[in-house]
Amino acid sequence: MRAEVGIVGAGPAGLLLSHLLALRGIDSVVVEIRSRAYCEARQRAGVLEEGTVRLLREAGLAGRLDRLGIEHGGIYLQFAGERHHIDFRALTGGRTVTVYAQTEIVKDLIAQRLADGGVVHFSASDTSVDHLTSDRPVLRFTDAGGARHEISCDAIVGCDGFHGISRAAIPVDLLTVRQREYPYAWLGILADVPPSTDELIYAHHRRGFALHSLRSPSVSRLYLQVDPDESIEQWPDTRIWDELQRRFELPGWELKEGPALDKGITAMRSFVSAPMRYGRLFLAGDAAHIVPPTGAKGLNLAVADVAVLAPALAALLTGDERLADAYSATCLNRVWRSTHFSWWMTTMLHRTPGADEMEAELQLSQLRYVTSSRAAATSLAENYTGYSDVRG
Ligand code: RFL
Ligand code: PHB
Repeated sequence: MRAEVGIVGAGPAGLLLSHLLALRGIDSVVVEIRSRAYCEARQRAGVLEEGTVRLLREAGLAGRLDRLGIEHGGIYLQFAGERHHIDFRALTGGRTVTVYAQTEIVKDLIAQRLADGGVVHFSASDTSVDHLTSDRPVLRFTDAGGARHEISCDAIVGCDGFHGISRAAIPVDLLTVRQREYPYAWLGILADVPPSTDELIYAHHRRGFALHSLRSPSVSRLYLQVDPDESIEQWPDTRIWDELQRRFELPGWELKEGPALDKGITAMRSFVSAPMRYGRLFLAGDAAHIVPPTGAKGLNLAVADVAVLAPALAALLTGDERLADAYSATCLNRVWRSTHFSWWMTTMLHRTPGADEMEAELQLSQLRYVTSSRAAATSLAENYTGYSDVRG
């Protein structure tokens, strides 16, 4: 079998790349180990930068996003019993973010690819990549029916997330890895209750960080900092709501409770692997880099990577390698900015187990500065809403 581009992974990065390539008349095959239903139900990100929304709109993918996405002009930062609004619109000359779940983006992308005749193999197994330094790299997999396939490609793109096989196919001595694991995790719930807030609340509390986000006018998304070794069985709904009530407590404000529709615990890490290319293998999204979710950057970085990669692959197929050669450095510039911002938000807002009073005072001082200095608030707003040109 032949395909111009082989894509490993049907997350946001792989599916969007397949669509962007199709818009340029380039055919691709997407291979995914999970089922379609699993990919469409996996609860993850919720916040889209303005540039991400613009890109999806320009690619003809924003029909439901424009109807169901909720535009937000700021966030709240809560600490020491006070809640402060950071007004993105006022600070950045009108920039906003949009709350639209990753599950919905994935549904939109899968529907569009299939409607356009795109090839996506769900529930595949034994994926492998080979001949990466030749100009005919090979993608192998077993399809859902048990048939073995070998696809000869012009290029292969690893969009298979942090635990995928693509990054592991690059010789380790050619990769530089920078990483940090945080001594805490996020417990996330999707709750069948209208949001108690008009904009996201990021709360710093002595008992640990909490975040109030949302999915729709009737569904809320909430997160709690927990220890990384805790299991979800230790957290019945009543315990989760008791802890959320404590961390968000504010006189005159009420947190509405409802049944949890989905619960999970996620480890927190920063990770950057460079370069994002080895011969004819390119890495995009979480396959190359991970940020802790506090800055809401992971999905936006995945979208930005493939926005840079699609034109680079189009040029590569015509024999012009210049954009492909620049791909890794172009993306890593944005990746490191988002890595710094996510680390900064994370360390400002979480309680480090065993930390002394010095650290707590330093965090509070930083939070007071961000909520009282226009320059500091503008920096947060500029980073959170995203960087002007999503193409890097
Ligand atoms: P994905 O979404 O992990 O998709 C990778 C796909 O590859 C498949 N796969 C394989 N397929 C074939 N063969 C193999 N050997 C394979 N191994 C794996 C997987 O099944 C999967 O379908 O990576 P992608 O496309 O790079 O997208 C990245 C985003 O998913 C991720 O960065 C965001 O979800 C991060 N994130 C957030 N990002 C934001 O921009 N804004 C947010 O508000 C935000 N909140 C979050 C988040 C991530 C979270 N978790 C659970 C990690 C909140 C949370 C709690
Ligand atoms: C979410 O809605 O899932 C969400 C929002 C903001 C974050 C992380 C996750 O920083």
